Amino acid sequence: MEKKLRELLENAKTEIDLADSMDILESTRVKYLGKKGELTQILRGMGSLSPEERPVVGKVANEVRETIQVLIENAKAAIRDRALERQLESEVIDITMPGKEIELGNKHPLTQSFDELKNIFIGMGFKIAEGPEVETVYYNFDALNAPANHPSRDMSDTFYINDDIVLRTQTSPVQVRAMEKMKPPIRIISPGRCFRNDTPDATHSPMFHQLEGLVIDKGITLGDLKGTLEVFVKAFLGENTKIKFRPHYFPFTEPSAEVDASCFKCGGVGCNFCKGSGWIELLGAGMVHPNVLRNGGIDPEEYGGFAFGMGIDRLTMLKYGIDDIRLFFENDMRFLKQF
Ligand code: FA5
Repeated sequence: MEKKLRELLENAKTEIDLADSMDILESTRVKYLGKKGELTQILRGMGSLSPEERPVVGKVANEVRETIQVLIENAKAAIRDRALERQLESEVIDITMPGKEIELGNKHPLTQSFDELKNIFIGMGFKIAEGPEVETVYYNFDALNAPANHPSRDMSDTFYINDDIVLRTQTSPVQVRAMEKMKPPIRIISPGRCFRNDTPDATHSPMFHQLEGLVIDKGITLGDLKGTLEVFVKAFLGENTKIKFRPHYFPFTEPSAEVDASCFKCGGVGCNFCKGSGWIELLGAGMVHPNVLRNGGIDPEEYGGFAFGMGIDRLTMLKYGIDDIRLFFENDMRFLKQF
């Protein structure tokens, strides 16, 4: 029986040496050491041995089992190592290969306008203030002196989240928020997104951008508003640009005006761009209404101020001669790369 065991070990060794895959090694293990394997078969014959022989054969059987187990484990480890080596060899990085070219984008034209406008106003001593895009009805309408029946409050003009919360329709709510937080003198601009329930067309987008301006101090006059806007327009649209104030109505300013710039395409003579008038509408502006100052906690007897709000999308369209606002939001690289 001992001889049989030694023979079994030799056979197993040869098979393990020849095995070149995990599957073959596993079936070799089952063949020799499994429940119905050859070793078990031989050990079944132990009953016929004398009591003296049994421990001797038992010891040899254990040695054979352990040796086969160790040989199989070693062979499996060698196969794993070879596989890893092959994988590492095949995955060697060729550092001499030319890299993939990464295409650099450029700033969106609206971002470029915002950067330019911020520079101009920071140069005049303005600071940047921010307000939320999801705004309360109080800050978007009530605090801005908008009467309860003002048409802009209608569901057909404003996106309501619920009765008290809206997507802001303008950047003007930042005026009162700034007054609450800061003490005069206040000189801020506030750029950002606005939302209106407008049907998209060449000049309307339900999401668009405005830049709000607010100055509060003692002795501020309409002349300060005109001077500030003149500096801005010349810097943004060109030295020769002129501005014109047209009377208008906004609930939060009194007096209020719409401000036009002389057409920078034709210099004011009249062309296709300005529809022959020589002027292009730029923004809304006016002297801050006393009620708005009061809502912001500022005494209108002591302080006054001016505010203005411009549509950045339309301003950028005018500056670059873009004829459809929707182009800004379509992410077409052929369009965006031109700026
Ligand atoms: C206002 O929103 C006032 N808050 C501006 C203001 C501020 C006046 C401070 C006085 C003092 P208005 O509704 O006119 O005003 O909008 C201002 C600009 O936003 C417009 O001239 C236009 O350029 C832009 N705008 C309005 N609706 C849209 C839209 N749907 N798509 C693109 N631009 C728009």
